[in-house]
Amino acid sequence: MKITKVETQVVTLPLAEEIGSALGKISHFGCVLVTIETSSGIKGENLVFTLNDRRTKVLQAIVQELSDLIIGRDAGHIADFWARAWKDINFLGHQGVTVMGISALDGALWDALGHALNTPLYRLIGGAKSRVPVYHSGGLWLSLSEQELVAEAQRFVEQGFRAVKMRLGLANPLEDAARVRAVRQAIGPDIKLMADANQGQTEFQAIRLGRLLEEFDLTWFEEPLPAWDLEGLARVAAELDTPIASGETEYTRYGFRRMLELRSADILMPDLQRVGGVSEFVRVCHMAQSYDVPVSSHLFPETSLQVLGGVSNAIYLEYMPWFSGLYNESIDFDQGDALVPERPGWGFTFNHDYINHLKKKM
Ligand code: SMN
Ligand code: MG
Repeated sequence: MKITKVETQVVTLPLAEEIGSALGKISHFGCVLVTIETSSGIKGENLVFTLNDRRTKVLQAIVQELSDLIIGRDAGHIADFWARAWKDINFLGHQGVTVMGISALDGALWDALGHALNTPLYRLIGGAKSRVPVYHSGGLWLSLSEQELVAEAQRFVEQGFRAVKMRLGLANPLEDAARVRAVRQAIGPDIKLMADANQGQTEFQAIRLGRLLEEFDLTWFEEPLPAWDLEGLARVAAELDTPIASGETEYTRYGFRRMLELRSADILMPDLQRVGGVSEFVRVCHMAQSYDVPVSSHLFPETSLQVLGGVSNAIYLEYMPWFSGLYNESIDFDQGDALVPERPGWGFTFNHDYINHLKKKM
């Protein structure tokens, strides 16, 4: 089975309402939808995106530029593609857009392989579990009032979620702590609560805020520091009892190797788009396992679910409903877990009717 074609489409995907985090405001996304075709007619799909549709064309261009590394090649030689692509991007750099391009093609190759073998990816990766605990991450934004925050947290729990994540980063840390207290009181002690500072703190602020939050039994305190300060993050992690989760802004095995060596985080959360696709996500999970460090995922719930189902140190899937409309299938939830689909490949296929509808609006 050889790759015959790589196709990319760009669509703008709106959010129902603008949201706010320490990263800034988000109202829409620029999505690059990738489809690879093979000589046997089997296709593979994948998605990468930009926040607020900024520089989306750069992302589309790198996917197209890298496609000459797979066209005419054996579709099953994914590790070979990865190694050749790594060499190829040396001049442009081993982080950022170049790696996102590799991720986009790598994921599409894995999806095609799953379809060719009529097997879900989690089984090809190794088959660790058929359900993964999930936390609802699509809410509890910084832009909500305390009252709205409490109401939304309660709604998520009523919907059956057993874990939720809120955002931190107000100018006054006492206000952040008061909001965490309000949510904790609203959901009770049995629902897991995570909090994400989206890189908005200095080392001093993070330690102070982290100490204020210790009493609320957070499952993790996420990305307190700018992503490049792995040494500072290690000091924050050492100062606090609450586990530190980080890694959504990290690239490849080399970035995560440094995080593990420095003990920057207690929980790693690779992002399929930044880490380098399924291949590299799995390598990072195995590397984390050698340090007895658990992993979660970042965004891309439909696709990350298959990866987390394939490794035994996955503890949580991040559920973010942003891209769900792009797929024909939806994630099945049961008692706070996401069920890993037994359908081939990702187990999720693009909904072309909706994609065409989005295209008409552009
Ligand atoms: C996040 C990521 C991307 C946009 C907004 C918020 C957040 C998360 O860091 O972990 O979901
Ligand atoms: Mg985050």
